Amino acid sequence: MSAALLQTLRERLGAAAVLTEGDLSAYEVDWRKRSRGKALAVVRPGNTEEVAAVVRACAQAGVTLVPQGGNTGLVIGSIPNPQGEQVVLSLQRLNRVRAIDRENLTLTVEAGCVLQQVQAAASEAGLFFPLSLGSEGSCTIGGNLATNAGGTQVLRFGNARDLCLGLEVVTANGDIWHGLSGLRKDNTGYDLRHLMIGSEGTLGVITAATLKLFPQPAATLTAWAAVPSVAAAVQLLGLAHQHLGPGLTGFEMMGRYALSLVDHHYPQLRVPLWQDHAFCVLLENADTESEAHARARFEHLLEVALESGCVADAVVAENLSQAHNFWHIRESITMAQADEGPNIKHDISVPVSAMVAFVAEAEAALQAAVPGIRLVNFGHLGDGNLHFNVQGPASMAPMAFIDAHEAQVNTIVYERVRAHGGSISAEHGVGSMKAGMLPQFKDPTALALMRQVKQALDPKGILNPGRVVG
Ligand code: FAD
Ligand code: 2HG
Ligand code: ZN
Repeated sequence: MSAALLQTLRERLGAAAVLTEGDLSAYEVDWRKRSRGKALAVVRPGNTEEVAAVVRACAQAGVTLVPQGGNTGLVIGSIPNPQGEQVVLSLQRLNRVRAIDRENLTLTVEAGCVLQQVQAAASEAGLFFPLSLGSEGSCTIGGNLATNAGGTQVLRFGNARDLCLGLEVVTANGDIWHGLSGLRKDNTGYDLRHLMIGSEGTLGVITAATLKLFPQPAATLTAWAAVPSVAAAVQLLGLAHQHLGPGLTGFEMMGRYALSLVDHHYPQLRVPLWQDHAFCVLLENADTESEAHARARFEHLLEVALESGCVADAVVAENLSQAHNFWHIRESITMAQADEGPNIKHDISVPVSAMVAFVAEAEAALQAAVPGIRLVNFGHLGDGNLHFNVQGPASMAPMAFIDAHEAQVNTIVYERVRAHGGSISAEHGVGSMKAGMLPQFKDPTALALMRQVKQALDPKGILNPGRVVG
């Protein structure tokens, strides 16, 4: 059966687009190198019709598919299982910019466009596409939409979902839904676009998207502020909202231990102010008037914050290169963790008003359970989203710590998340890493409806089985 399928795929796509030999680890191993799969084949269609042909052939053969973009996901959702029975459907060759409409402020791109390429296409047209993630050099817009990615501009512009107006999707039986609309208003029934976004390849294969663009800000300024506590960071967030209004585009908090990892692994980045303060905050202010206006408002905010005591010290970037360096430090935390060795990741959200209590309770409970535990605590505080990652004590080998304590640590963290009305996956998705936890943390009626949706859209279970709804 699988030999016949491979033959059909080769005839339809050409042999060069159907990979079965050589080193396929880029498609089979997850970004953190925690999980390794084995593909029956990696197929690389070059256009939407070819994607549809692949899905139809696999559905007919009863072979399941794993859609894949840049394979940067952090919840084990884009690699095949180890049995060698799944086809990896790589969207990387669908990488064309199809259209730009400056008057309508929209951009239509294929799913395999790398996020940086999308940002550049907007910028070349004198416009701005705000989605921004540390992985933007290799993640794809299709993967961003499939995971409803967040990143560092959510505070002002929303998640990937909020930036998408239309989709082109190949359904589980190989039909093509032509939904590439640039309309901002269209109330003609159920919004299938929002069903597909965040479905992590389990309901359809996204082949193209129409995205919202924005005017470029006249000036963007970045500041790095040292704060004594999470409570102080939350107070600073309130002041920033009050003083900058919609000009506040980014608010990232970073704990001392997280910054120490960047300092250790990338000393050339020269992390400012981290040694003497419990947390640092990276703030971004985008202004529609002028740089002078932006700087004056920013400096006034920081004066008020210094006077109130919620900021201990601060520096506003003098130029673009210093601002880039601040962002580079922030975005290097994930790589620095990878260099340090495995830890237990928690991509959680709680209301901003519950953040102080959540961190205090979770940290105390973790220290009581495993004394010496180290918290790599950082993230998008402006969105109530922390990467509350737990590294073992210095005395324990990383994998020994994970093997012995992962279940206990997860229970401690997720029970506090639940108690504060939060989510066990803020922005990375469910994948197979958290699929088993949904029955415990998701409202049972919501989960039952999700399963019915899966059954209705993919009755044969062809698309990314074992992910999201299991
Ligand atoms: P993949 O990893 O290839 O796939 C992710 C999921 O989407 C899988 O379930 C896959 O089956 C599905 N999928 C992929 N393409 C399609 C498609 N065309 N149609 C249907 N399904 C598809 N995430 C954030 O939200 N915020 C961050 O700030 C952030 N920062 C990161 C920083 C680093 C250094 C790294 C390594 C990751 C980060 N991530 C972040 C996680 C990751 O980059 C995002 O989830 C990203 O959206 C995944 O895109 P991708 O193209 O790599 O998708
Ligand atoms: C980020 O915000 C990413 O940098 C990755 O979402 C988070 O490394 C992590 O846990
Ligand atoms: Zn993040």
